[in-house]
Formats: sequence, C-alpha cells, structure tokens
Amino acid sequence: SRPAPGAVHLPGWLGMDEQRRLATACREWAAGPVPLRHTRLPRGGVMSVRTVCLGWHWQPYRYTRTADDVNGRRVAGFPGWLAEFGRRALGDAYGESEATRQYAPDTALVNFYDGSARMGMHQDKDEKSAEPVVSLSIGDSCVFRFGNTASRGRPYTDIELASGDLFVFGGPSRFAYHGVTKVFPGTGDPATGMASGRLNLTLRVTGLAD
Ligand code: MD5
Ligand code: FE
Repeated sequence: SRPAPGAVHLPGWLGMDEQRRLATACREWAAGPVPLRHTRLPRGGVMSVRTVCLGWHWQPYRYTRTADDVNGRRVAGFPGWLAEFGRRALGDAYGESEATRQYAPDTALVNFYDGSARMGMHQDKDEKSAEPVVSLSIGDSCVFRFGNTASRGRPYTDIELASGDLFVFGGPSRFAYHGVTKVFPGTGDPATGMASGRLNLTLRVTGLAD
C-alpha cells in the first residue's frame, strides 16, 4: 500500500530464507566490535530499544565512525550485499529506474525490541541526505505510527508491521514523524530465527564522506 506520497508498504516482501539470513547476520553484528546497547540520550534518558550500527555509528544526534559513547571502537563495515538488498527494495517499491539502481546506502541501524520496547515519535534527520530509508521487519509484529512532517501529533496513521514487511520512506515522507507504539509479543514465527521480540533494520544514506 501507499499510505502517503513517497511511502510504500510491501507486506511479506522478505521470504523466510531472507528473514533467517538477516536475523542470523543481525545476531552476529550484535556481538560485533560495538555491541548491541541501549542508546543513551544527551539529557540522561535511555532508549528502551537496543541498537547496533553498521558503516556509521549513530548517536543522538550525529553519525561517527567510532562509538565514543559506547567503547570507542570503530563500527563494523556496511556489507555490499546489504546495499544490494536496499537497491532491490527500492526498485520493488518505486519501480526500477536509474535512481533506484544508484541507491547507495552506507549505514544501517539494527533495532531489537523486546515486548515492552517502544520508540517515541521522532524524525530521522541526522542524515545529510534526503535519499529514501529502507525499513525491514523480522519477528514480532508492532504498531508503527506514521505521522506528518510538521509535528509529533495528529494527523497520524497506525500501521501494523509484521515479519517480512518492507517499508520505504522517500520523497515527502522521508522527514515525517514516526514511532513504534506497541509490540505484540509471541506473534513472530520462530522459524525466522527470532524466538521472541522484533528486529528492524533501516538502511540509510548518511551523506557523509569519511
Ligand atoms: C523501527 N525505526 O521500526 C523504526 C521504523 C529508527 C526507526 O524509526 O529511526 O530507527 S523505521 C521508520 C522510518 C525511518 C525513516 C523515515 C520514516 C520512518 N518516516 O519518515 O516515517 O525500529
Ligand atoms: Fe526513525
């Protein structure tokens, strides 16, 4: 479906084998040089979601190469096969074109949600690029709240995201407020490799050069 201009939701886009491959890769990244952690916010808060990054390390509110808010190490590289995944996602969401073939994400944020994790309404604007964001979900379903670009409040649309779903945010939707208001424990198929919880990968273009 197309909930807003530039926003495309393709339910069940990932096959079971791809979900398993991604879940396995995410588990390995979670144990990588910079481990999965609850991101600390500048005002003292801690996110309930746990995150590991590839290519660039996201910390509120910038991207760095080293995780100076965790253990100081350089983050794991962004693999070429994941960029290829992003191009295929964009081509399927928008239709193949020169633009979708040239999509070159250089960072991924991998988020793990347990049954009580949430993500408050926010905009993704730490990237110095307006290129689309590709979002992939594996494991438990959630309520994704997709809002507007002017404020965290209404109007917004609540959309259920399930295992295997692809969501692409581009064009006028790229800087919309959004969040995750609820996870539904026990709704994921353990065959994905996610025995519990929800996994979300977002592929992005930082617009940064070393
Ligand atoms: C998640 N992640 O399910 C969500 C969904 C994040 C984040 O929000 O920042 O890690 S990905 C949703 C997203 C990304 C970029 C733009 C928009 C939504 N949008 O304009 O609605 O863990
Ligand atoms: Fe976001």
